[in-house]
Amino acid sequence: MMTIKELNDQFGINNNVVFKEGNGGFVFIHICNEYADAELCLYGAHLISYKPTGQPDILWMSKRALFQEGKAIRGGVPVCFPWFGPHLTDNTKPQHGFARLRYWEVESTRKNADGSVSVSLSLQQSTGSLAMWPYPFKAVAEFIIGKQLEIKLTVTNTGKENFEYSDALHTYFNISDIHSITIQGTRDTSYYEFDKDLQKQTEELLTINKETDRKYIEHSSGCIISDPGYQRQLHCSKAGSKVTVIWNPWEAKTKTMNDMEPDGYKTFVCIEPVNAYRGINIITLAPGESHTLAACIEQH
Ligand code: TA6
Repeated sequence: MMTIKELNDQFGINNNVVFKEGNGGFVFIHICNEYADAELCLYGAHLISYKPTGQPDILWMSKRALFQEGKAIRGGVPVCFPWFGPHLTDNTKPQHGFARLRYWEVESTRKNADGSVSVSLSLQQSTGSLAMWPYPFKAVAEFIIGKQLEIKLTVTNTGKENFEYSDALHTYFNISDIHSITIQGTRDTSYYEFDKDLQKQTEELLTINKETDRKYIEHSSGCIISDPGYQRQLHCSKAGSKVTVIWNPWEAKTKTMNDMEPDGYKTFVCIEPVNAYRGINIITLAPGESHTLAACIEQH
């Protein structure tokens, strides 16, 4: 692994991209420019914060988040790969795959003509990953920090046989109060929730007043979170994803989670561009093929 000095020498950009040691001894990248400040952790390629200048953070982080090797970080944008949710056949394998539990490498950093900054991190197979999922791959997560936040997760099959995978950008949005926000964009879409049969949302606006864990299938468009308390709308668009998950654990479930404060559920909602739920919409890549899952978040 490169030292902080080596990372700054090779990938640092004056005033825009700075590597430093942070929580748990993990390496963090502080990215800043005229539009926003962001914190990205190499462990998990985990975006911790994206704060438009003078505004509350767009991303929510648990005050009790664990920064420990082998544990997932609660909040921000966990990268789920090569499966989303529990493993389909083996529940001894980690929920949401292993990508969020690995140290990623820095691929490149760049200041773009419009003043935004791009940082790309990469992950490839290792002895540990092959023991869980026997395929060579390269995953590149690109973060573009600008007037809007863009994240692109590109997976390439670098092996000699086809593989199937699913992935997600499990985004925790920072909101003023779960009781007052509305989410637009999932009307007339079918979803699974808990062990129930497929249901369809008929309301134009989704409000959340109980534990919610909806897996909307065949949903390729975006959502808008309207947050009267923060006087903003977050427009979340996506590409390369046919499943959208909307999750809030509510009060009782939150109490069972040791890495979330008891009232944490009040100030976030997860809206997640996902590929595949229970094998539906799973991605297959032939050798040499790639697929990109992309998300863009704009504040209005
Ligand atoms: O995306 C929603 C979900 O799959 C929920 O079912 C819930 O368990 C959540 O993710 C959090 O998962 P985690 O493994 O990070 O605790």
